[in-house]
Amino acid sequence: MNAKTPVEAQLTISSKTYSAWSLRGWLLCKLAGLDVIEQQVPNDAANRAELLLLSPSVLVPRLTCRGASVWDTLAIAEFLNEQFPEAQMLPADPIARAHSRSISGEIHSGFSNLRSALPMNLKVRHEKFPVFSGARPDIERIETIWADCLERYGGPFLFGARPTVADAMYAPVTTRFVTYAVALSAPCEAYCRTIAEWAPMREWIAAAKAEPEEMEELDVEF
Ligand SMILES: N[C@@H](CCC(=O)N[C@@H](CS)C(=O)NCC(=O)O)C(=O)O
Repeated sequence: MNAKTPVEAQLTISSKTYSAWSLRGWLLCKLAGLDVIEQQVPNDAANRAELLLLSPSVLVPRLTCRGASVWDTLAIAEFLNEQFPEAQMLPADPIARAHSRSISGEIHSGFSNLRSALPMNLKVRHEKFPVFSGARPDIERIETIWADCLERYGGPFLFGARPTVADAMYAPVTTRFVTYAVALSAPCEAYCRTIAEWAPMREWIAAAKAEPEEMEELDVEF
């Protein structure tokens, strides 16, 4: 296939307002330069059977592209990086690349207190939200990760001048800090602004705000 031939790809996602994992998968596709057809499924019990037919894990995001069906954001990141090497989704330097994979793995498998205490919600802003003390160590660890990257690679993105996989993985965290007005160090606040101004993020947030559905109670990330 010629490099210029448009690639047909489909991404299954759920709510743009609440689904942090959907956002990560979608940003990864943008980083790859892939113009996906979005398939949005409501994430409620009534629709689980439909979702199961699409995604064996019954979770989103799930990508179909070049004959592959890929689910789980880190698998999607690695698949896209292999398929579209020209997109340079990971840092070129092997040491920085290992660092990027480590912090992407850390957000993928950890920070459960942060997830449950501060669920992603792109439609609201809480100026005086009481942050559960159990989430504090997660917030501090994330600040340390970001500050280290911004200092080592010079910002404004985690691995330098261009966004990479790690930025897609941490993007939903930046929105949580904005939503719940979490006080951060100046470099970390600047990083949250960088992500908020990143064109694909603006596109996603605008689409989220236009979504009709509202969930009154949301106490876990879904
Ligand atoms: N580790 C998975 C997590 C995916 C995940 O938890 N997805 C949530 C949406 S944000 C989901 O599909 N939940 C469906 C459900 O709970 O019914 C990944 O990296 O993709």
